[in-house]
Amino acid sequence: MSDVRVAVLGVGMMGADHVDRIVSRIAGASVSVVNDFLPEKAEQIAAGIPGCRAIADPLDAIADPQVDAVVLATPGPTHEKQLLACLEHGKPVLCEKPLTTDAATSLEVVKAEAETGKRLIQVGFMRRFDHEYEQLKALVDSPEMGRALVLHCVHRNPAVPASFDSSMVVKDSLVHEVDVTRFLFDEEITAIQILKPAVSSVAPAGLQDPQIAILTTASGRHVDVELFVTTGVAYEVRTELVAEHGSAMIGLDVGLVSKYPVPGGDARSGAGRWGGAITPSFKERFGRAYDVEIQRWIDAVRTGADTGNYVDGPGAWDGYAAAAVCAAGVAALETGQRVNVEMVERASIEGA
Ligand code: ISE
Repeated sequence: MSDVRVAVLGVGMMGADHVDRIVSRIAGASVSVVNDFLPEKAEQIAAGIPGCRAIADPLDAIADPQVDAVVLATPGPTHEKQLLACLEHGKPVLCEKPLTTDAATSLEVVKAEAETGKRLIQVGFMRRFDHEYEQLKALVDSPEMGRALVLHCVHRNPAVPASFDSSMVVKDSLVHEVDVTRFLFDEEITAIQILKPAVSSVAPAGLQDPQIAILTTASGRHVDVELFVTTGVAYEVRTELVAEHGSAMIGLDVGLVSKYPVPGGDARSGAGRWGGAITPSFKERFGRAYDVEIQRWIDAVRTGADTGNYVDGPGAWDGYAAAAVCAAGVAALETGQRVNVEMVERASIEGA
């Protein structure tokens, strides 16, 4: 089977990273087209890849006959139009979050995909492909620790772009824990509250940093997340799961550290050391997860014509659910109140 010819739209940090990984580490795929709102940047990247062209208009890039599949790493506000174009041309697409910038348009995309009768849209929630999150998911799904009840999460960035405002802490950062919660617990989030502690003196003026998010799931599980995006020190994403008979933590840069009874073994099963180097940014912390995500997506695209399913991972519905929780999160941030998440029933959309 010949390579899947991919167009990468948006070659900023994330898109350029994906170009590099497809060219150098992904089997069965090549980059045939790149596009960016800065045409010279796209030209420059295309010039370094044999057989690759820069196309100035993103919709032309999607429609191009030498494009089999699309990676969207463009700014969120452009996604809706680009996703609908991918659906119109029947092209599988891996869309970096957000699916779209609000729940209503995300729902339109879910409906449009359902009408095609195929699964064409994957959303780039890469944590689902991280080995530590996979281990945590396996624990949640196993009977060993009993029912999972609580997640305590930490999400700390050394810095964020100057354009980051308080709502982006919710929409751009917390959105990952929103997806992780749905992934681990397999249920929807029904309510959210955001607490605003004393603001860091080094945060840019007007930025509420840190923030504490409290999520409640449909069955009443509790998730709390400390978000702190201007720490100036390394990248920390920690997740501690508390279950009826034990707990487990990931994100210490030492692998999974857990304490639950291992048959015939030491109750403290997690070998490992505390300390050592911490990854500087999400590119390093989740680098391997991005590789696995893109490889599995390409593999699904290669078999999609037979199955109608071009996705292996979170899909359009997951993007919509995240958008709905984030909309409630922004309202919670503004009002200080606990806000219920408004979502349609999945079963109300045939094929979603
Ligand atoms: C960024 O956009 C990401 O997606 C990172 O994973 C996240 O940690 C960061 O907070 C976001 O700004």
